[in-house]
Amino acid sequence: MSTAEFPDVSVMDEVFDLHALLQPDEIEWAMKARTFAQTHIRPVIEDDFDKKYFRKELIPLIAEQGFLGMHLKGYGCAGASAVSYGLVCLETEAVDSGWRTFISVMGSLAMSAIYKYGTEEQKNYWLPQMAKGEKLGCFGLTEPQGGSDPANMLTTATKVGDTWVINGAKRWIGLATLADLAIIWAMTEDGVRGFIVPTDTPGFKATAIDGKLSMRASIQCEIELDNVTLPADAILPNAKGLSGPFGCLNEARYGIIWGAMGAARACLDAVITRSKDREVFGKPIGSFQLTQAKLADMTLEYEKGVLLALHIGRQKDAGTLNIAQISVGKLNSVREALKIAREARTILGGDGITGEFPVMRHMANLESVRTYEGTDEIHQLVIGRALTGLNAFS
Ligand code: TGC
Repeated sequence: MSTAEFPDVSVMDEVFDLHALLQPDEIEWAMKARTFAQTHIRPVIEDDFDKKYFRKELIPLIAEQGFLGMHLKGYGCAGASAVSYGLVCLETEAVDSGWRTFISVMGSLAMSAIYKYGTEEQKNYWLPQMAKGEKLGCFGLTEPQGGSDPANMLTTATKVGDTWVINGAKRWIGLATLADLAIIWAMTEDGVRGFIVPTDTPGFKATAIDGKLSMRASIQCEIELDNVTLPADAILPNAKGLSGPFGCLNEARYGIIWGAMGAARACLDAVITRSKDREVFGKPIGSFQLTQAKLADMTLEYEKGVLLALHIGRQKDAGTLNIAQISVGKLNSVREALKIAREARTILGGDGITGEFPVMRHMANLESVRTYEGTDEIHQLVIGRALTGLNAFS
């Protein structure tokens, strides 16, 4: 299928012809995600964002599409390619970062943690239910004192007889108030370890964070862990040290590389359309050279960002992707998507700050995306370390 035949294709896709670079199954995943997001999320998202409403009734429908843990093999997951997963992230975030975050928290973080580091019993029990959306998971790494330096986490897990006892707090944890299980990372005598914590365990308390001006159509939470006592087999046996949670963050960062470009595309789509009918000085604003220069520059960054995402996706599918390459993609995609959103807003004039257009919502959401899964500064320093061999963190 060529780009031109793709339903509801954006103007940039026509100029770009991304689909000439994709396999038929990858286009199929993208089309499924675009149709789903445009049909079920787009009509309600402005209102949900306004009312701070996470439309959880969409979860079974998302699960039916096969998006939850879609890049994992077996255990009821689709076993799709990394590129297909990236395209689903792009199409979902083209509607709202909060919904791409939902897919990431489930598939890239909670399910990936069990898939990578769990026992066969843990995988067989949790993953099929999570793929069906029957059980929801969250991923507790970040703590109230900050997210950039998890090596200094304060949450502890202590072996007491045949049990583990967890104490501490986590913050900015997506989905925690709805989740059936939390992957909790805690410091033990042997360094950082991960635990599967059923959220109905006494001492586990999640509270949604209110007052957000970003990601308002999704849920982020505080978690308190007060003598949460778990059986010995709650531990993820194959994650030892910080490389455990970082292995999951790599997956989530990968999804963002594609997803942020979806938010950028939505801003560009909206502003190209509007530039043809918003009249200033007696003619459409899109007919002015300065506007066309802005549109051209934004399109260049979008296209370069998607090509970089595709290159990184092909490396991931080939098993050759490294940490610095993920940082290059995450840093570039979110930074450029934010610039595109801000530039798009200028062409909309005052109307650009209202919910009539998706631009301000995407801009606000992207501020969260810029911060979580490694800030710009963290990724600059990861890249700097790869370039110089010198570690700025220690
Ligand atoms: P260092 O302490 O020296 O290394 C520890 C171990 O980790 C390994 N490692 C990685 N492994 C896999 N992938 C990566 N990306 C890795 N980065 C480091 C490292 O090799 C070492 O392994 P080992 O076996 O020798 O013990 O740490 P470092 O100096 O390598 O890294 C420092 C730094 C700053 C890059 C790292 O701490 C970092 O990435 N910080 C940012 C953390 C971050 O992204 N936090 C935000 C998380 S977002 C969130 O929690 C919300 S969940 C989402 C939601 O619910 O919505």
